[in-house]
Amino acid sequence: MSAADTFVGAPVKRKEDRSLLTGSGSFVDNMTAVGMVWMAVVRSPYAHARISGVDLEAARTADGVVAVFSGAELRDTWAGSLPCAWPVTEDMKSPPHYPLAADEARYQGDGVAVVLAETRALARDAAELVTVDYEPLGVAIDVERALEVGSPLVHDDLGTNECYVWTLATDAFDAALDEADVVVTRRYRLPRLIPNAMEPRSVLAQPGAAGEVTLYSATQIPHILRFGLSVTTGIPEAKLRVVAPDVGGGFGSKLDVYAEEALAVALALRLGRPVKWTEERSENYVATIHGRDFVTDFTFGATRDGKITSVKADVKASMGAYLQLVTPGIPLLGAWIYAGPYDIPNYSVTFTGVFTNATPTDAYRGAGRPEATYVIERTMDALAAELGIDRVELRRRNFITEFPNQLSSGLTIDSGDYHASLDKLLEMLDLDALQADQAARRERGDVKQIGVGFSTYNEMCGLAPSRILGAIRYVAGGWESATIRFQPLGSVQVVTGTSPHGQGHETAWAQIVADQLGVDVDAVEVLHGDTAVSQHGLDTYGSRSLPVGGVALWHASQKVIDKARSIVAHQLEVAPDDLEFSAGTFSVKGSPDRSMTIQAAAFEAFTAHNLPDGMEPGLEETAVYDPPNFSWPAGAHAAVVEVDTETGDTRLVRYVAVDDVGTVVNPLIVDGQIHGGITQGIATALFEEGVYDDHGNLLNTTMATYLVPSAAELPSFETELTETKSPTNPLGVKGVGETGTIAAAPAVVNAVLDALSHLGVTDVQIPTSPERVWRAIEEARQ
Ligand code: MCN
Repeated sequence: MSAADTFVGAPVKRKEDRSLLTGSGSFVDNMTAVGMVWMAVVRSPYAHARISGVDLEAARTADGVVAVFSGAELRDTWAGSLPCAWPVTEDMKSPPHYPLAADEARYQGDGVAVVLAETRALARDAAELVTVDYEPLGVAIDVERALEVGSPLVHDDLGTNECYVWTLATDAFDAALDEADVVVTRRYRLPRLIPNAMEPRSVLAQPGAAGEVTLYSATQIPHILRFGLSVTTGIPEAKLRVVAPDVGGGFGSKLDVYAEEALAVALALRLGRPVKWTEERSENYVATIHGRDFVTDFTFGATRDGKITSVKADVKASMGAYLQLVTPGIPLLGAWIYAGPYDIPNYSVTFTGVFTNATPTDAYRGAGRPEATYVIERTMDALAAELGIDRVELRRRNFITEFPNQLSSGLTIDSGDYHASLDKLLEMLDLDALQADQAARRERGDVKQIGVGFSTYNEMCGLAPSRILGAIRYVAGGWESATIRFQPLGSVQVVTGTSPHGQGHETAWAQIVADQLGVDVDAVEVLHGDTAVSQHGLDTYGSRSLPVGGVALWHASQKVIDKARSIVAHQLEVAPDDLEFSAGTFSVKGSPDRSMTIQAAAFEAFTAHNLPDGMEPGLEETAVYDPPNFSWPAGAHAAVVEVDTETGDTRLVRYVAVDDVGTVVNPLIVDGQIHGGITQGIATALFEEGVYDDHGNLLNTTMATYLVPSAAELPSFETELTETKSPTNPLGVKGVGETGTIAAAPAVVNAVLDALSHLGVTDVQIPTSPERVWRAIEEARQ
């Protein structure tokens, strides 16, 4: 590769993979420190219990134990609660949430005591010697029953399990719905999902001599974590450094300020020794946030000829036992897209946040948008059946076709071409052949039936703009920062406020900067994930890094070019406007032999021997970018399944996806993101569900019972892109990190129902396990 190449759009191999694939990555669990102690957390086995006594003596005297604390003993350590940054309504109930419970445990896995010992094994052994007297209390686990009068209360003093009610509706919504020719209402339950990042959470807190602490954490949010920990521990931000080294995935679950992070920081300072904790896999199932757990009543009102006129969603969303960083805001991340890619003038959404005695929920890939897309796309098929209109045709009749488009929900879609993605999908799918196969199997009465399901979706990602986030009561902004600095000999250092944990920013950011500055992609080094290295940033989640952080890089590049232009103009004694800049070289318009490279300008900036009067030395610029709109990717997906009608066994045979994410920076990365996202959506449809019993025991806490699919369960996906540039940013990009997860689940379930429609099956609870499919067939047959 050379500086003359164009890198944006090229399948540049990921720079980060060499070290990851050769085992030289640096994850927190690889780290060690002199004098380090290991932490183990004693967790409640009860979903709800009063703590009437904690006996720490046996643990304190056990081998290798350095210290043991109960929640009550540490209560005075905390300057504040673990933060919740999204009080979605003024009267939202936000109970205190300290790193350890002192008097009541409110979910299975709630931490009640902590042990520090010389080795990990000794810490775990000693944790088992802690005796806690629990008085079991009533448990609220089901999101609907928790709202009933007389339900056990998760937080007694609140007098209710209702955390908040949030609404958004167009004027005279009920009257508009009354006028619909046809009304279709369905109820959907999205199960609890348990994030399974390849790397479990891990922390190492290293105290300094003057009250400062460095926390290495497997986190997505080093910057936000620093101020969150400052709130909880009272340690000033200036004395807290947070480093996210290589991070092995997060999918939203590492977007939090966790109890173990606060404990490690506070106890490292207290003991004057580094403190380390790495989550066990089973611990991950109870101690890391969960996703989804929504019950939604969803309604479409439509005319007989298939124009949808009204959409209504009434959502009950489980918060779990406490509010983590953005728990209450998760439903809101879907609040504006319950009409999907369809033009629907009347709009009504109500969210009720509900406390339950379960692990707190929070962001899990898609956060709020898979929940919306699932109910929209399932109900599109139900409405098509009700109206006797082909399901693809019904979608087409309702697509938004004019852009920018002001939605009835209030936001504006930047750009899109929904017919184009669907056209391409149908070309790839060969629906006629599939339908002929389906008809032949039905005719023959085959045991194995096939079905085809569709999902056409759009979503809003790229979190920002700050003003809108403020208007919906999120306490932080949505901007992102970038610094670009030329080194004296011409290589380029980029410091980004984003914090990649698998998304390949080191490569993609280098591609953007290399193109703008006209340097080779290998000449660009990208630094991230360390609050001591980077300016303020807002980290990685909500598929924001490219449409916000990547665009910040573009702006910083223009500032660097502007400064270099002034230096070159001064050296060549021409006006800056007389220079043109191309492929890394400034040349005088009309006299191309009078030229200077940007690297030469950088060296001049470094020596500062001959700069324009008043110019600061150095070629380094920072930009902070706050976009004017969200980013609106969209697409059309289809699944083909084969269902054994005697056993309920369901196999995914094909998965075809056409996505539109605007300009593609790196097609290899985009394809990887789409594959990963689709896999997680398919898992929702077919495999994954965290199951609690009525006593609040989580029944599946290993991968033997919580079914994370591997490549063996999945066909090779067929993926293509259409490209509608975003007009709101100079790169024309939209986010991609969550699209697959948002789109996939309804496509698969619609396919299962299509396979069984001739038997009269109209619904199967997800995940559509063989047993559930078999029961649905049996019930339909009776
Ligand atoms: N990209 C591109 N062209 C586009 C869009 C994106 O080349 N038009 C590239 C970007 O340059 C970046 C990657 O795709 O390298 C993802 O970009 P973006 O959509 O901006 O998403 P983020 O980088 O902000 O990543 C967050 C997103 C989310 S919200 C979840 S959850 C998720 C995901 O990314 N978690 C992941 N992808 C993941 N991938 C891995 N490996 N691990 C996770 O935990």
